[in-house]
Amino acid sequence: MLLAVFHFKPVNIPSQITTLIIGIAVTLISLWYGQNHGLMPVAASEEAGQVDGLFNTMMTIATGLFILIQGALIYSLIKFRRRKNDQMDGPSIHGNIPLEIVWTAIPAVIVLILSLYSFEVYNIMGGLDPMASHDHHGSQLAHHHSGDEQDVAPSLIAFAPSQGQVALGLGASPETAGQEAQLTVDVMGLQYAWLFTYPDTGLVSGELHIPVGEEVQLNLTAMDVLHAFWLPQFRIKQDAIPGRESQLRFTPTKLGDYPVICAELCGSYHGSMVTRLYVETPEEYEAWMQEQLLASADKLEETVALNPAQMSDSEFLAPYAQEMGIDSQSLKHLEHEGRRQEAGGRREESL
Ligand SMILES: [Cu+2]
Repeated sequence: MLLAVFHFKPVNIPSQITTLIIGIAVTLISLWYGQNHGLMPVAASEEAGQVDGLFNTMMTIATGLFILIQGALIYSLIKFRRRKNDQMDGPSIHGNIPLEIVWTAIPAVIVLILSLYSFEVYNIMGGLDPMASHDHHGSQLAHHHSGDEQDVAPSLIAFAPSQGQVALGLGASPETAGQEAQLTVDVMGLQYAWLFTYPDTGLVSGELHIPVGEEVQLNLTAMDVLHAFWLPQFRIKQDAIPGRESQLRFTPTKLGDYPVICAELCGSYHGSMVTRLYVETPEEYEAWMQEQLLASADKLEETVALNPAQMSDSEFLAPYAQEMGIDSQSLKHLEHEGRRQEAGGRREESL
């Protein structure tokens, strides 16, 4: 259709109509590509839609600009190319002030709109709350906190998230900030792994399991250096900082397992600081939790049963000695020798 327009233009179609048709075509292509770029991984959380909406808007605008700018370049290359035997210069053109104002103003407006939109998304996801003080939006804060808590400096708030305070964090919407999430997990980043502690049961795990559809709150911190907890499919990322706690709240919407990635260069093996996040049905989650608790209880029992303090050395070593083909007689002898040497050592020390 565009080709037809170009083809017939010299005949009688006025250029305003050509411009209009090109404009409509560019707009339609941009809108379509902005929704169908396929650049994002699966969206697995309630919050993902907000981020994708912003990204798609930026992609739509960028596609339109790309087509316009590249189109103008290609059009000019062809239209104003040097012809055979043409030794003339083109017309001498100096600046065009209205044009320059327009091409400065349009990007400025686009950037302004996008920044307002991104702040709105950030706010909806609870990102602006940690910075909130009653000087700026007191009425909003009043919903979250009561009384004296409002006077606590934001940096102190970040240290005391367990008291229902808003921590340095992301994910809690203004409506849910200050409320307890349905499930809380403490996350510790260390070189080079993530450790997940479930405070309700005391379970410690190297992978994160959560039930689908329930809001999860992660309390992040780091043992050694800065790490960053990144869930690409959930569109959220948060720094894990030694000595302070940050939060991440989200509601998983899709069953499956997803990568958990450290997104802060934290040392030589930063690249291997990866684990999995399993979103399960509440039944699967409960079964996993029970299984892990049983396994860790077994481990505990083993350690207790092996307590060598109650046995003599030969009793404790007997099963191992048998494996190695040492008879009980020589074991006793070895034990006796050991005691003698120990005693000898002590005597030497005291001399
Ligand atoms: Cu790391």
